[in-house]
Amino acid sequence: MKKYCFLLIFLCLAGYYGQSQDMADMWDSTTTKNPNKHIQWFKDAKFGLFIHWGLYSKLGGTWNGKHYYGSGEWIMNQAKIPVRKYEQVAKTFNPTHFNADQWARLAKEAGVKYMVITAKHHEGFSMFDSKVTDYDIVDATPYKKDPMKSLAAAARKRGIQFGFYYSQFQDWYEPNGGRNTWDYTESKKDYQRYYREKAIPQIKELLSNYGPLGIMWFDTPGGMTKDQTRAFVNGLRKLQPQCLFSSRVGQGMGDYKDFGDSEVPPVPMEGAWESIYTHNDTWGYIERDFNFKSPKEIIQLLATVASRGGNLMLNIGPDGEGNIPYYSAKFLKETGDWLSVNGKSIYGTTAGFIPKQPWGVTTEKPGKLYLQIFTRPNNDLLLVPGCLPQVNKVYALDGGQPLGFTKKGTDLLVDLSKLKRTVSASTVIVVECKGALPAYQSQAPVTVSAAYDQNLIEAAYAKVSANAQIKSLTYSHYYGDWKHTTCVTDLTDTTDQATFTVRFADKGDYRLVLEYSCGALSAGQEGQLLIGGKTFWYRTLKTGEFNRKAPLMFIQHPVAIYTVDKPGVYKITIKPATDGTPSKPSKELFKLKSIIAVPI
Ligand code: H79
Repeated sequence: MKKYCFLLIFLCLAGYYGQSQDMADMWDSTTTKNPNKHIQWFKDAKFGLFIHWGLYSKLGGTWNGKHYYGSGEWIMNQAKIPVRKYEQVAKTFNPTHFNADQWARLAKEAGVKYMVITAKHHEGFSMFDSKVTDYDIVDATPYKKDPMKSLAAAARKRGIQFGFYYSQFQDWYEPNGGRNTWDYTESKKDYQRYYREKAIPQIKELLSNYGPLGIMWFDTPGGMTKDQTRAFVNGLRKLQPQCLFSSRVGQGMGDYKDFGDSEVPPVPMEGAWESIYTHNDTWGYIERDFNFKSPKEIIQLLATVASRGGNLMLNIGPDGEGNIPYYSAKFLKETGDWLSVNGKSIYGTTAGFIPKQPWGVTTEKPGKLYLQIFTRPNNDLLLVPGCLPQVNKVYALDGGQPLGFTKKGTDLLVDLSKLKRTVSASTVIVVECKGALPAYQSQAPVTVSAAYDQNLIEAAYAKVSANAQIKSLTYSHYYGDWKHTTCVTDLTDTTDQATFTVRFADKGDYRLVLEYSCGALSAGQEGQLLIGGKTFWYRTLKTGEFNRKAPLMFIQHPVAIYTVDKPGVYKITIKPATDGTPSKPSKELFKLKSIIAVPI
């Protein structure tokens, strides 16, 4: 039953992600039903470290004195640097501060179970000793050593699975590689020749010379049909059958699904999958980027990804001397400190059956539900909705403090008052049960409670009618740093509606705030919010246009105060007030990100 439920969610979302992804192209759901037999370590791992390191790391986002913003490894493309100029950077690439043991030690301290590093990114430079080309770290730089050899050994020594990122299609150095249009003519390229002469022989080197690999991480597929991709995959598999291939090998193949860069699915997903995020806003080192996620943000992201059944692979970008950015090292270690105490609630877990709550998220192991509390309720009474089997014991994972609990109908109420008020990104409570936990409760209402400063009712939980849709919107702040936000879109006519089933756990007055993005043509239209037989009216406010290459701006627009006299389940419907008329062609009302319920 449980399996079936997940599969259903997966199939529904597969279409939705298929449409919205430019990167994570459609992945074959049959892989979920017939997984690679070596997949289990990956599913249990939950936390990986991604490392982007190449010639771009030496440039650090600056070319000819000009500062470039965006993702650092794209600088050659962004500045349209000619190959003959860019290759000169290799002559200055001498990462004497690189220390394989130190990097692997940091990975271990951070609590990651696998590590994937760029062997060759789109720039085309090989960060390993390759006989296929002289454009590699041993032949073309003063460094003259192969850092991948020592790093693979240092990671493995600490029980960390080691893998390579390899850009199999884009190669801006080679006349036949993908995507360099400033030096080479696209129509003259022979992609098959590129695969034959460079990509395949190099991937074979990686699979032959660095011991057993956990992962071969492909990216941005192109230039191959489905049959060619199958032959490519099958040919490489022979060398290391246990090595997992990421879904970005293309054409629906690969052993696990990767979402878009910086994207996490809003609800649990079946099968093996991974969300990749970078620590700041760039994958390759940029000297000026200090937007590092705090330990709290990393931990909550990790717990959220785990609560949906996936892995988080977090990226860092060492500089051209081989130094890991100060805050990456510091914040990763602090993440590891939390994991050393709370790792049981992450590693080896599966998705929690309870959807996101105002206090946080859940993960599971057989007979155990882990409550990841990001926000402690003001009244110290934690509401866990969802029909748990017989509960034997409830306690804090850190320290083991037993906690009182009562069953009330289908709810479990946990008394947190005995729990010390410590500062933690996520305080984990273990609920030990007798018997199997229920299947994911996809139909459960979104909980709203007066015990929190605010309650989020997110777009992913909407039921939409007529032409309304739930979409993951992709946009970027800078060159290539993708962001994703799930929104309800296409609320154009009065029949296009988004309805949320919400359980108000406490009576009281609630301010209802709409969080949306609204372009110029959409602005000024009238909308309605319907709840408990009441209609609230508002006129939409302009925030700006949706443009893939710009930030997507949201406004928080308070539109109602609703008084809940009786706790219970309510429906909130969001819809346009009027249909478009010929004089004013109807546009969607807005892109709705969430409704925020604020107890007054
Ligand atoms: O390695 C990291 C990125 O470099 C890589 N994937 C992660 C893991 C990646 N490759 N391609 N993309 C991400 C998509 C980026 C496309 C863009 Fe552009 C680059 C958007 C803006 C700059 C190409 C050039 C499309 C528009 C301009």
